[in-house]
Amino acid sequence: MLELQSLSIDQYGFIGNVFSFGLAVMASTTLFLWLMMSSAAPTYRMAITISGLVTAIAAYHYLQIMLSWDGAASVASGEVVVSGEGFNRAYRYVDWLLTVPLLLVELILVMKLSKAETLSRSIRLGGAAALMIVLGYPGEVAGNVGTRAIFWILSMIPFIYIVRELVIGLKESISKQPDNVKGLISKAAILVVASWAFYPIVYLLPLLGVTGGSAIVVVETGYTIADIMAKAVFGLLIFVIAIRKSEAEADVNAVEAAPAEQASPVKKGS
Ligand code: RET
Repeated sequence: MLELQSLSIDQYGFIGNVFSFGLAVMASTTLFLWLMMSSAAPTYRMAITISGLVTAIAAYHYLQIMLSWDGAASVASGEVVVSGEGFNRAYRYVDWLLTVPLLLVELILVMKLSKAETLSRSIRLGGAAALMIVLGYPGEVAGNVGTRAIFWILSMIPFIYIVRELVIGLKESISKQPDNVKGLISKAAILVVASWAFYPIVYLLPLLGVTGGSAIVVVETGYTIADIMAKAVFGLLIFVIAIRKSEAEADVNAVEAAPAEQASPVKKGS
């Protein structure tokens, strides 16, 4: 299943371009987030730093994925010839293992909850995310449909837990957020759920009758689109939330500072 020799030349070339596009998006989003970070108030810079870290880790892995793709096969006398090196699917999973818990922490951080709540939510959701990825890998590299199906089911357990926590658990915290970001934070939570739902569906497609070269195209393109939504688009949304919250807090501080100045005017020269 998912063997490279079933690819046509066009399919092999197309997937290479998809990886290259993924690398460009991740690297440029990293630059943008880190360069623009100082526009947000210091409290929110940690969330933006982490957003940039997530896309930086992804950019590195897309480079590795691209190199592994190039090394795994080549085009000779009108067909795709496999080199025997194999295409390393572990890069994606190691990338997810590092970035998925960070993404969840990012969402929690930008909400500025109490220290205890931030820590307990980060540990629970981050741990479940790591478990979900680890359980998915054996099925991804398995040669048969049965193993893929079993690990899909196992990995869906922590997945459903995370989605449930995000939808139900965060709802209450969202209602406490300032009005100008409430909608955006709900959108970020929806983007997480929608883009995350993509992964188990893509994983399942080879089990639903998509076979040969098309299966590899669908899986690799599907994961890359989902990665761009879950990391780059999500990271930019977090950036906008951080800027809006910084602005709202600057306004509150200005209003609080104004009457205080009137009550005790500082006399120059006294
Ligand atoms: C797997 C295996 C099959 C079942 C499930 C999976 C879920 C994967 C997810 C990955 C999310 C990755 C992200 C990466 C971006 O940084 C492992 C495909 C449920 C949800 C968000």
